[in-house]
Amino acid sequence: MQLLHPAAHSTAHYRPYTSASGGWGSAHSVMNILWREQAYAKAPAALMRQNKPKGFACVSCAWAKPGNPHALEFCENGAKATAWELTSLRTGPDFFEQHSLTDLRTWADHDLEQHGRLTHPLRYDTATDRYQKTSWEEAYAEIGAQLRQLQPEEAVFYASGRASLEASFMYQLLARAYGNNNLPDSSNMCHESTSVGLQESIGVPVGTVTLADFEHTDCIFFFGQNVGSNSPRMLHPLQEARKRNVPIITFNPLRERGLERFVNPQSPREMLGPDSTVISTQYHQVAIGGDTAAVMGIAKALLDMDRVSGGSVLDHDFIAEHTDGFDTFVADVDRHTWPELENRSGLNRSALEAAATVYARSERVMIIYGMGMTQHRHGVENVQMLVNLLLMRGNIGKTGAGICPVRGHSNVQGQRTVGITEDPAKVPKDKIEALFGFKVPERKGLATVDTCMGILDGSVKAFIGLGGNFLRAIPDTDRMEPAWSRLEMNVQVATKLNRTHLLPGKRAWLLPCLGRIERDVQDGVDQVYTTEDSTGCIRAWQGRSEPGGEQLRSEVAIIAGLALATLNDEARIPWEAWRQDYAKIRAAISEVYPEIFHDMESRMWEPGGFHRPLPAAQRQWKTVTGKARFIAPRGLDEDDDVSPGHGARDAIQLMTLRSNDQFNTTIYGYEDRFRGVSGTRSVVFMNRNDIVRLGFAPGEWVTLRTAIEPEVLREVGPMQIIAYDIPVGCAAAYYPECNPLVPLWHHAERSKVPAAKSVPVTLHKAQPDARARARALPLKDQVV
Ligand SMILES: Nc1nc2c(c(=O)[nH]1)N[C@H]1C(S)=C(S)[C@@H](COP(=O)(O)OP(=O)(O)OC[C@H]3O[C@@H](n4cnc5c(=O)[nH]c(N)nc54)[C@H](O)[C@@H]3O)O[C@H]1N2
Ligand SMILES: Nc1nc2c(c(=O)[nH]1)N[C@H]1C(S)=C(S)[C@@H](COP(=O)(O)OP(=O)(O)OC[C@H]3O[C@@H](n4cnc5c(=O)[nH]c(N)nc54)[C@H](O)[C@@H]3O)O[C@H]1N2
Ligand SMILES: [Mo]
Repeated sequence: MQLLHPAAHSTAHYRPYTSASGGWGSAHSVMNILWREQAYAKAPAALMRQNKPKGFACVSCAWAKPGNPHALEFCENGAKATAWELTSLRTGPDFFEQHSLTDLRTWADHDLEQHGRLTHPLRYDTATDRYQKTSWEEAYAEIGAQLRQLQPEEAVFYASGRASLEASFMYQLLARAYGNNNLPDSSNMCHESTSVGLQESIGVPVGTVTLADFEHTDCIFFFGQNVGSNSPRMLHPLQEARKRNVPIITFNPLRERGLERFVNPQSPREMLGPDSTVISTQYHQVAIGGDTAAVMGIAKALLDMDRVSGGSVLDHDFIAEHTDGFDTFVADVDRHTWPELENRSGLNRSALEAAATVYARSERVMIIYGMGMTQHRHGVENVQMLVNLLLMRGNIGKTGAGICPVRGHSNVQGQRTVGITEDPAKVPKDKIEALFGFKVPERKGLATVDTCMGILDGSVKAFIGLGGNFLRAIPDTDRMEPAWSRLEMNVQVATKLNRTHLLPGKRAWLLPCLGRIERDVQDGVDQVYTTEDSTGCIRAWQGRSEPGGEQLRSEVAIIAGLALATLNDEARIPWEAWRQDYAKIRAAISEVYPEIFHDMESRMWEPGGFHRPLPAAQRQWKTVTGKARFIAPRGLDEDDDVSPGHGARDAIQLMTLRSNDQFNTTIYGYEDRFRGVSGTRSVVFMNRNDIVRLGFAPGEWVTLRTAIEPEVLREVGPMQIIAYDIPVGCAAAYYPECNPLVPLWHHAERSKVPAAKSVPVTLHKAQPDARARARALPLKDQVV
């Protein structure tokens, strides 16, 4: 795939970043985006309400929002997300009169969304290749008529993870009453490895750590998560922990700035003074995919210490009372030699022993992790290996300890809690059937990768998207786009235009919705909504900014409209009453899930919200054996496709990741400040030794080709090489530009999360076109 370069030009440069994260750079970046989005009218007032009681939940990440917030409870990237939504810019029907979809398909992702908020319901017109204005009632009626003509299995209902608990609950009922469990969602590309791994190991699909645990922990391990860009508000509890001298031990192939040093932009003293807080006390640049071996090394060192000390290092009482599988796990650890573990992890024995020593000395250890663990072929085993380490010293089910996956979208965890899943066994079928009078379909539905397979083989004919940018988020872009164009129907509920909207298939509708920051008034009454964060905390919020257009409808209203136009009367679901009063949806949620949501209407206003029950945090293990389970990994090669020594000397392992200036496929701009890259995203970060070994030079233009399944050409470029501090054999480049390189089948076993963090690629010399050259990094930036 040819990279689409943005229309707006600014000169590109690369200058290694030496300051702390946060600080003035962060303040400056917030001002910039408010200005660019012309959002200074509404955004500053909105920012004061962000993540506050009776305010709105930030539309960026899912990190917990404290019950007693700071004066300004938002980060640089949260502020960007707010400005992006409250922008004064508009993409109305006149815009589509001027631009055909063929024309818009040449636009870069940034330029499409930057053009502003969608304002009117639109229908695709094949004759003119344009979106044209339609009315809501017409759109609902036509979509309903189309859906009624299809077999239920032929449609899928995708959810991106921003919609409220109320909208998500309605959405899964819509799919099930329509007749399928085809509910793929973004967590299928994200933390599904967590849901599968933790459920099996400790009997809950979510993390056990809450914000309060940060105040009591005495050691934090951090694996494969870029906190400074992707959950910056977490830097506050981390900084506070550091001030208590809590060690933080990080495993990441890249030296991410937010994991190194932080200046709190909300503290005048820190902003004006010379000091920053050192975040990581040990920083281990593990090889991509080397974490299982690294954790195995730590476990090996712990076992050695335990044996030498006569059993005083591990928590043998906890292991005996609460776990099973320990002996098998120990045998597995013993089987692996140090040279093997060093080779696979890219770390030496002394480094792993140093980590083990701190772990052994600490009473309350938590492990935080992100996509660096889940998006691998063995992503589920990665997660389970972290649990094994915690269980060795009873670090689950006690204050200050536990497992902490950092979720992505702000309500992605919550949407799963209220039924967005392809597996009907995971929803309270009997309750739904008794309450709503329809039969929940028994057949397992399609998750994200299955949906893609269905689009490829033509069995999926209609796609309904509740948010998201599916075509950009999924792997194998060059195979998926042509297949997607054959869809009978593409319906997207969205705030902004993106590439998924530009491949309409035979029929397409684009339905513009309110964002969460905006007032949602139904029949004259202001509505509130609820979300669940990464720590299992559920709370109420309210948007107060004026809506971005008169025609915008809430997601709840749109789902109700679609449902009424699509379903017959068999199901007794009060769509219209729910639309009028969201409290009635919450009442239904409480009835279907009473253990979690009882008395929701009052508890949702508690400061910081209420916690869902987490049996594992009470040391009740809802696993098949009734114990917490040590589960030995099947091997150390985290990726069978990328095993070294398979004759691919020229292949390096590529991770695809986020810059500091994007939210997933939403590209705010071209400033990856902490990595020092400005004005371009067409770059690949490589180790200098690899660059030389493979016969290239820093600054050179290359295309990347996937080195597995060579009979299929998967290629992205041209992009420029940056010599970077990354382990030998590893490379990094941006998502979503590199998604064409990820084969659809190259996903985590069992969870099917695309292995976006380990794609073997080879490099090939390339010629930049004029547009690429205009954004070239000057070679002098990389003088050795
Ligand atoms: N501003 C902003 N916030 C976001 C998002 C955003 O795009 N922008 N996205 C949201 C979403 S949906 C999600 S899921 C999260 C994503 O947040 P992250 O989990 O931080 O995801 P990535 O940016 O993809 O980066 C993953 C990190 O893993 C490291 N890594 C890669 N491979 C490996 C490996 O093999 N081992 C180890 N130990 N580390 C590895 C990379 O160097 C990088 O630091 O953030 C959420 N928050
Ligand atoms: N190669 C590679 N691929 C990846 C990843 C990776 O690290 N590498 N990460 C994966 C991960 S973790 C995730 S979560 C997915 C993300 O996948 P998605 O959730 O599908 O993608 P987003 O980019 O978050 O979706 C952005 C669009 O959502 C719409 N939107 C924004 N706000 C709202 C709203 O309030 N309501 C509605 N209805 N629409 C709204 C806008 O139109 C915007 O264009 O991508 C995955 N893909
Ligand atoms: Mo995600």
